[in-house]
Amino acid sequence: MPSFTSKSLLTILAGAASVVAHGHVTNIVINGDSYQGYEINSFPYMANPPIVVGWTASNTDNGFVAPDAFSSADIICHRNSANAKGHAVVKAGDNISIQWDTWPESHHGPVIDYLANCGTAGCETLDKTALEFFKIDEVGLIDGSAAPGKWGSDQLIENGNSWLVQIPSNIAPGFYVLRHEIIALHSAGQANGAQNYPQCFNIQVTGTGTDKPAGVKGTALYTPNDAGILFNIYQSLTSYPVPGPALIKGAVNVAQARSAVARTATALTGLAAAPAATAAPATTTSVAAAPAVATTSAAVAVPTTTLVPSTTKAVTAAPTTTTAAPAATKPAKGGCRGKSQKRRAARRAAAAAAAAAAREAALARRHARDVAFLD
Ligand SMILES: [Cu+2]
Repeated sequence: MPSFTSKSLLTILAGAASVVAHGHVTNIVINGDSYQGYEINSFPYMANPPIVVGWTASNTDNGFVAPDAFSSADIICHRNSANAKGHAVVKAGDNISIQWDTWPESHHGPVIDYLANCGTAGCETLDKTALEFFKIDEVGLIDGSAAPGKWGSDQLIENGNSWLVQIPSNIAPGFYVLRHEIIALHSAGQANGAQNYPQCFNIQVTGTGTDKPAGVKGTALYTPNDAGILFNIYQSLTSYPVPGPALIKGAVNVAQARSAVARTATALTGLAAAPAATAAPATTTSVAAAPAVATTSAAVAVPTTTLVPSTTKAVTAAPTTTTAAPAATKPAKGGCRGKSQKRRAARRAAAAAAAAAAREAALARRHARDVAFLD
């Protein structure tokens, strides 16, 4: 059972209002096997979070990395990221379906995928600043005839908030970090207005490929003034320069489709060889799939009160304070010492919780306005 301290629980409750608008990756699906990602709504509050294929990061607000942080380590695999301790196995040439929990329609922009080779020691312990990423997939502007255009992000939403990427068949076997990213451009017409949402996963690529493409450090992928970073989408557009290095030879942009989840898979650890089971026939792309798996394990860990519907973010922020308060008003067990002192402490705690919730609600309202305005 996960253990929640009252402080972290409060943080969850207060944060719930601001978490709804953006998204994060809940799981990835490879040939029917669903591997859980790093669940920002629960793992940060668990003493021993499960070993998963998704990198740990502190974007518990579902937030982004801004261009002024492009030269910081945060751009590599999101804020304060740390290596995933597990990995998934995939054959070169096979597809990986990357499932987001949600994505706001107003946040138009490209979807980009990179790989970085981890070397023979695997991806679980290496220094992330040493990773060199090469690009295997990019979809930017799809149709610019009517502003703000149709983008990779819109295709992702149409595809059930999921993205299908192919691991190029020419890639040499080995351990890699898959860096998947949406760049939201709704405010990118102004300096420092783009929003990068990178998500990283450890994979072990099998197969007979031999290519070891050169890459660039995460901190060298973009600059704030790149043509595709400082970019106004509110005009009719004929082209968009997707930022970052060029696609490698052998990169394939597969048609977007959903992947059916056949099994819940457990992340592999260490340098263990790929089990035979992962060589299962490629029955991935079926449209009927529901992204059910990731929500099951994550949802049980999180108190149901935190699952605030996205349409009611500002309004529902207030009630959470009342949920938080009972802890303070619980009948005191140890004798009668200082009843009024306890009442004062309870009032202070309730006031602090209310203030925190009010701050969060204000933030959520501001963002809701931003989203509504831009839709
Ligand atoms: Cu936003």
